[in-house]
Amino acid sequence: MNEHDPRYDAIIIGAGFAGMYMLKTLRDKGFRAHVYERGTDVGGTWYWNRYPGARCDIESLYYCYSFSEELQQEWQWTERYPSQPEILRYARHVADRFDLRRDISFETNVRAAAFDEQTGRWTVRTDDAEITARFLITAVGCLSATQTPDFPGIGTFRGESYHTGRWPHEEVDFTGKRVGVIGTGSSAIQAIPVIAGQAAQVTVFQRTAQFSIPAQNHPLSPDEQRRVKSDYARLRAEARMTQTGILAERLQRNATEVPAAEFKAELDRRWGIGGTTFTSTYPDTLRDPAANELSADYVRDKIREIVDDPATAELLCPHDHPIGTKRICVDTDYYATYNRDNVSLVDIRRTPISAITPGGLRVGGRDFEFDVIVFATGYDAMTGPLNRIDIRGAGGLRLREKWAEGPRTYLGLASAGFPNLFTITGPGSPSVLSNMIVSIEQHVEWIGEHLEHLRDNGFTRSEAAADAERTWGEHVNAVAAETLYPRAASWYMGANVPGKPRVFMPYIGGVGTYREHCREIADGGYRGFHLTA
Ligand code: NA7
Repeated sequence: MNEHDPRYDAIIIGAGFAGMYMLKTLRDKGFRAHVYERGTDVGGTWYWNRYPGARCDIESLYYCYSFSEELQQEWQWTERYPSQPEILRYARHVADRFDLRRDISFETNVRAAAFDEQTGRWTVRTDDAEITARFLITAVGCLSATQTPDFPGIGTFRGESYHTGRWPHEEVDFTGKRVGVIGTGSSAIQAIPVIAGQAAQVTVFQRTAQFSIPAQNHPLSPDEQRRVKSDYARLRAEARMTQTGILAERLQRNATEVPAAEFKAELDRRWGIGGTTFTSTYPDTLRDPAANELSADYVRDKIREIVDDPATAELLCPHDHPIGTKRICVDTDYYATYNRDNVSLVDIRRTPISAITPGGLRVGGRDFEFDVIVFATGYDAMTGPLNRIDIRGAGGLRLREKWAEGPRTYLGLASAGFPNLFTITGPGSPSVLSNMIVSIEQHVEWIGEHLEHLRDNGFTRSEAAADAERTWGEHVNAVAAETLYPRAASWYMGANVPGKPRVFMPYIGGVGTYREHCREIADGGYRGFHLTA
């Protein structure tokens, strides 16, 4: 069977961690599936994000598949947090180990997909072919549609320019160069210390200061690795039922009820441990503004302690959003990097970048000259990767039109009017608020079982019901409203993309709760889905 064979059961878009596991799952269940991937290899996010210092903020031993005991035992991680090259090596290893590449077409862009009511199949259009399949599964990632601001003069710069999410495969040499970095999110915070170690001069343009917690990264000792691996099944099962899919020590008492000295001692300890679970210490941190302010103050004091120049330290102190409501950053030496002579910080909140110029960029009346500009300006998150494909459902309904006021899905897995379309880690699912691998495995396994259920019961069509979708959407909004998250102008809210509707996109009810809910729906014969032959 060649790749244009019309007898595919399923087409999967994307060969990152979601697409690879979806392929394997469907293959194991006897479905004929094929993957289209625009890169030259597997890896998704970790194929594209090759910027200096790129590293995952989830620990290695948990940022990997759990579906195969052999795989999780045999793969050896070298550091507490995996670097991009190591994650990419792991993805390639998985592709080889399960012989996935024979069902993946690389360097293939999916442009459009349309559901045909007559045949009950999807027609998928790539750059040079049309293929049909009963089911279409998107595994396009949540942070894969890069966002470059539409600055005046953007195309005029004569030097080198790179977006962190589309980094070239050849090494970029910063030696002796003047570098401008736009943005101070997770990507910038990882890249800046490394670039500063090479470049002649680095100028960082900051619109919003971010909270960052030290990674406290270190090599993984064989002992540490053995300890986790000897108890892997239990630890993984426990992680799946938590709020974020990440094991963390969570205290029962609220931050506001703890004496100040005890609070400080606990956060000192957590700062020493490092990583994203810093804000999971107390249950009220992301719910009560007063509790949140306590943790925010702690981090601001740390910044003032680390950064020598008081004016720079003040500029680096975030004040515009509660800590944790923008994805918290995890760094190695970020704040200390501003103590270097070759690094400076420019505030572009009040006076934004007015233009990119042939020589660099302009802020107000001031011109900056650069050899390299790094755009660490983020992504059109969650909906961007889906809306950039022209997806048309029943009756020609366009997904991006249906979602013009914000995404509407049932469980983040399906959308009414789009039969036989399934969206791995789609908006309305916990995805970006969790360990992505945990969320990916749960979605893939649910979709695999669902397709098996359809086949075994003679159904050829599955579509989310409009009322189930509405009820789910209301629930997603209601749980978000109980938290401080909607107070931040974050990419979770679509606030970083001009004109994007402000809707809190991920589901914050917790991966454990969500998993149980999906399980109950499946056990109840797929409540909220219309299944027909
Ligand atoms: P982020 O977190 O979206 O950060 C993008 C940064 O770029 C952020 O500091 C933005 O400031 C800044 N930005 C975006 N547009 C502009 C314009 N027009 N002018 C100036 N500055 C701008 O993306 P990352 O790649 O760092 O991280 C994405 C996720 O990957 C991260 O959350 C982790 O989950 C992993 P803003 O805050 O919008 O004012």
